Amino acid sequence: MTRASVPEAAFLIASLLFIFGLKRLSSPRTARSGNTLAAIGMALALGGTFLLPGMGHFGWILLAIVIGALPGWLLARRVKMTAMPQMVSLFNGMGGACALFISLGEWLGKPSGGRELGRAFPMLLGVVFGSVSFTGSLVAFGKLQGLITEKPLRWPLQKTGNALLLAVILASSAAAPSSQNEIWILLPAAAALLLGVAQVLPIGGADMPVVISVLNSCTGLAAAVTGFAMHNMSMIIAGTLVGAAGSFLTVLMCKAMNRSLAKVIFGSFGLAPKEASAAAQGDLSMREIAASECAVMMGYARKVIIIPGYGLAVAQGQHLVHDLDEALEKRGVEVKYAIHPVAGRMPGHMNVLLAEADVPYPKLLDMEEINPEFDQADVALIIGANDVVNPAARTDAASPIYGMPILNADKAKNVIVIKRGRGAGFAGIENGLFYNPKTRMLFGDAKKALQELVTEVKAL
Ligand code: TAP
Repeated sequence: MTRASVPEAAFLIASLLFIFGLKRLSSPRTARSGNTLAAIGMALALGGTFLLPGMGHFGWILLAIVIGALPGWLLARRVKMTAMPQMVSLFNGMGGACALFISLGEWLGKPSGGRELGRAFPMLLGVVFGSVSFTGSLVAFGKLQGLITEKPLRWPLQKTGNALLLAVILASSAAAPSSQNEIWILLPAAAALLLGVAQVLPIGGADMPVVISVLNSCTGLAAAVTGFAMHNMSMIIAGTLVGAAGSFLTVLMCKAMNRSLAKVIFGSFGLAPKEASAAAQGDLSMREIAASECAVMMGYARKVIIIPGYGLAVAQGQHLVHDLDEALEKRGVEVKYAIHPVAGRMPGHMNVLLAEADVPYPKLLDMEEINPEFDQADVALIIGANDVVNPAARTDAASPIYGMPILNADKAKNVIVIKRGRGAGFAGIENGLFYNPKTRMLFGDAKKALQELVTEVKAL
């Protein structure tokens, strides 16, 4: 093997590791090793880059690696599970910035004669997609972290302004390849940075997970085209994988929420008041229940289905859910978990949450698997979930969630709901299930309510 082919071999192995790593991420059982494989691939790709002909300034590169890796490592170790979406957004933004700066550096470092269209085009795409992804992700991070208002921000002539920015990007990109003037590459970069901000600010905070997923595919695309400009195989493959994964995730999330991508990007979901009005339910009222009564209902049941939702993650009650499950199983009760694909605020949120508490994976059943079992369940225990069990999705054509597939909790013989009060879920709408005669409300923070339940069930 010649010295020049060592980096190529490293890139090839790295690319294979990315592909196998991604494959293993598809199941919680193999996800950890998948992550490790992909990380080894990234280390190989970095190592291979050091060996590329013409490389130098190793001190600066190492310094940059330390500056990037240290905060990344610390943040990843400390981040709370509920703050994961904004962390992903921040890291995604950094990916966008990398694509922007690599493409820009490549462009500015070459005399115009060296910019034939085949290389100029991917560089321009890298600059534009990288910029949009960079600033868009930072705004998404700000919204989820509470640094920017979660409310959709709107201003006059917003869409016209965005169209103008797009026109500037297209016109200056068309002029850039044949011009010596650097303004033609800086202009689309600046317009795309602004477009990222202008496009994400008007979207409500609750829609950010879908936005992040869209921006993720943008970053992937930016990395892949930058790879074309640099003739770097592993960048092309890694970028394509990220782009494709982000696109699939976006489609799956939109499908599970029964919303089109256009509605997420241009719609006004999440504008509804978070405190739902009880008036919508006429004279109906919710019926409360004490933890001791719940314990009797569940302790003497044959089958209990637990439905975790966003509130469980907020309360960090996952370990107590597992304790409750064990206490019930000791009494001979069959316990299963119903996992809705968009329960919580990020893909796989409930699976990750419950896996953290060592809930056996085979007990977590997807919506399609568990729905036929609800009519045999004595109790459906809903913990901090709302929209994913709202029957309006089946019956109310005017509801914003109409058509979204839901968990059939209302088919169980009894329904117990743990939530703090009358707060609405993500969609900001009333839930008729809470007023159903077979539903009982155990009001309180999920962690506190679960602690009481565990104590009561153990005391039976
Ligand atoms: P939500 O519909 O958001 O409902 C969560 C409920 O938890 C609220 O009604 C709230 O009521 C309660 N809650 C909040 N904090 C609590 C606490 N500390 N203890 C107990 N309860 C608490 O949740 P869901 O059913 O999981 O549905 C998820 C929603 O998010 C769907 O509409 C989905 O489309 C959307 N979404 C999901 C994703 C992904 S990928 N998962 C991405 C974007 C959007 P109280 O205030 O009364 O307690």
